[in-house]
Amino acid sequence: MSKVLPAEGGLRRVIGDGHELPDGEVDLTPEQHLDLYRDLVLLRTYDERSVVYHRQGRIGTYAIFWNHEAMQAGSAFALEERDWIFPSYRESAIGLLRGLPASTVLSWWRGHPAGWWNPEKWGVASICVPIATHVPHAVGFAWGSRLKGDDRVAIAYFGDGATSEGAFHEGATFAGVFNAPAILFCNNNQWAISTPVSAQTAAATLADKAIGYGMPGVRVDGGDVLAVYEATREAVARARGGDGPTFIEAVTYRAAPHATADDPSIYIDEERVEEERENECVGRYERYLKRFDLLTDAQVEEIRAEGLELMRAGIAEAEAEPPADPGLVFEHAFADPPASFRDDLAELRRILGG
Ligand SMILES: Cc1ncc(C[n+]2csc(CCOP(=O)(O)OP(=O)(O)O)c2C)c(N)n1
Ligand SMILES: [Mg+2]
Repeated sequence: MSKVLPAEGGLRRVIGDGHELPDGEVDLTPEQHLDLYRDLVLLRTYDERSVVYHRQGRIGTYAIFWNHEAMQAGSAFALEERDWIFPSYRESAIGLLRGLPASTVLSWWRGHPAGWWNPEKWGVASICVPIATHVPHAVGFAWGSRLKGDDRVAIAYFGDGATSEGAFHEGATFAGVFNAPAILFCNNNQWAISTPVSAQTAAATLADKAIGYGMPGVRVDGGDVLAVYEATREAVARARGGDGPTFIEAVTYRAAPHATADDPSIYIDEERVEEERENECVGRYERYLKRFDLLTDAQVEEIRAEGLELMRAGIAEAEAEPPADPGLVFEHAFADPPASFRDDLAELRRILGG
């Protein structure tokens, strides 16, 4: 049953370039197209504002996802409400697409306890910072859902670097063997901070790895929101129909620093970044929709303004949270905390001026 689908070498694509490359079509209504565009712009606005908030000292170190929005919005759009999302730090704001308040995610980046949420309420697990450790979580969740007859699919998002981790291997093996209704969604942005994808594997593509786990591997243009949507929709149907997991490799090139703490200029291919920025995913979809008369300039303005307003309100709400008790840092780890904790906490309070 193992097979690489369907475009060996090439990447699945729907959106054309308005010139030689023709547009494909997907089975979405005009309203759904607009909803998907709204999701894309919301994530873009979240990301761009977050970089500004970081520069202003209002949030901490931030993992930029500029031009990763199509992978996130396109795949999430293919899910049902009952399906669960297991994000990494790169998809920190994906919960917004489920109605999670912006203030909550901004609080997370402020290191504030208001940044935690109940995963069950939104179908979105906590943001995973350790690389790939959420892959077994998602797969276990999917398998458990199947045992319970819940008909839920779980999707785990991770990067190219994550495919070298033991936890990825364990999760993928488990998913294949137990036929779990899981989607392993790899954002291949070709960098793990400064380590290139060529140092992660000698395989021709990351999707090739799927063969070894007994699941289909699909390669898709990560900047094409409609191709991502279609590939994920097929994976969801396969999972829900009892045919097990799919590995999706969405290919892009990281066009922003790894995070606000990174200086990529010493390792990245600037020309390639420039190319990627010119062909970034929000503009690509915007031009596609306009070619089909599905989007007007007035709607673009309105949707952008909505996103900005949501962020303005979100950061105001996050900043209105009373400061967290530093004691929380020391709680919930030990039943009998070591005596040194008392001194550490006292010192922390002194440093914070409390
Ligand atoms: C287990 C573990 N090892 C190392 C790190 C440090 N680290 C943070 S991000 C990162 C790179 C991950 O790259 P990739 O999986 O390609 O995801 P991307 O950041 O490109 O989305 C590393 C090594 C970590 N967070 N967790
Ligand atoms: Mg990467």
